[in-house]
Amino acid sequence: AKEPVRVLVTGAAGQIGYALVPMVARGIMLGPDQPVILHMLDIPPAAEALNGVKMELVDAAFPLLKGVVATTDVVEACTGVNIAVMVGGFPRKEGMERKDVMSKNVSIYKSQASALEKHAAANCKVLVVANPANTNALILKEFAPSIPEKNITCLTRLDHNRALGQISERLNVQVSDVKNVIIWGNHSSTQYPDVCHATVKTPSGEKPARELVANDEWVNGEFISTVQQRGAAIIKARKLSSALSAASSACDHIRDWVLGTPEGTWVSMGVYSDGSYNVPAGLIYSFPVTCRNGEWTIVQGLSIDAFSRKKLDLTAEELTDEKALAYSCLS
Ligand code: NAX
Repeated sequence: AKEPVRVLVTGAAGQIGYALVPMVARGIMLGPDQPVILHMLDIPPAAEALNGVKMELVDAAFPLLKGVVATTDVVEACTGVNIAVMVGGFPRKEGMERKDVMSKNVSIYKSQASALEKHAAANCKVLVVANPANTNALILKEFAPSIPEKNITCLTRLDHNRALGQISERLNVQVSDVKNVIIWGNHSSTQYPDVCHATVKTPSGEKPARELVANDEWVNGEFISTVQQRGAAIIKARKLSSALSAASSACDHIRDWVLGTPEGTWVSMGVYSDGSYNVPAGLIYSFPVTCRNGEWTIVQGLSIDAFSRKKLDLTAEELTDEKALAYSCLS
């Protein structure tokens, strides 16, 4: 039997946490034969609710779940973890300045970075979900210098999956037959959902999605804005932000990272930029990646037309600004 993997979920008493922990315990993140020990962190005001989640995990009698640590102590939460999914953060409240929200999250991610660096298992893989996800991940990277930068990522897989969903609805095809969309840049409304390289499996072979849609106005307009604004549309409809889709996408992100992407398929991940596609190095930016042996690699050599170029640069500019704002909160 396999040794259990320790998975940390921060913000575990929140709504994404509540959707995510049962998925982890059921093997959706790491596979149906991989036992897990869940580490759940939240802050003291949520301690009782967190304990309630722990009670429900016990009640669900998940065969793969070999233990649960539910705590408000960051060191206890981080000790020995192999995977860390960072969902906890300070939400933007009405009337709050961008700088104030950033400052709260910078201090959270700075201290959690140190705890992970000192207490997590060697080679721990980190996924930041909490917003501003890319910049929180960058702060975490800066303050956990002994964790390899390749191990620190942020979630844009939800946006990627939303793009697949929109194409499948538009073409009336199975979502599993659509692949290789790309989310470039920030997990924000400046992200660029790109279909230029996406394909669809048809009875007569794989076809470019763009050709099948045959409507550039939709591809360059409504499609992009629908994916960019999907989070807001969910809030409007549910009066709550995306939770089950965020949790499911977080599982997809980690599963593909650890177990590998299928041959010929790439996914989108927010990763530390090495300057590929002329994106400034030193940002956490969403790129198309393939994964093998637990490591991601940016897909190289894709053609970028003038329309796409502008969009890649715009979202990079926003991330450069966010980085400067985050650094200004440190001093
Ligand atoms: P909730 O407010 O329901 O839950 C957040 C939880 O984090 C709360 O239980 C809170 O007590 C806890 N928390 C706050 N500070 C903490 C700290 N220092 N340490 C540990 N826990 C702490 O929010 P939820 O809807 O679950 O969303 C969580 C985060 O995900 C938000 O930042 C949200 O903006 C972000 N999202 C990111 C997405 C992405 O694709 N990257 C999509 C979904 C989501 O909007």
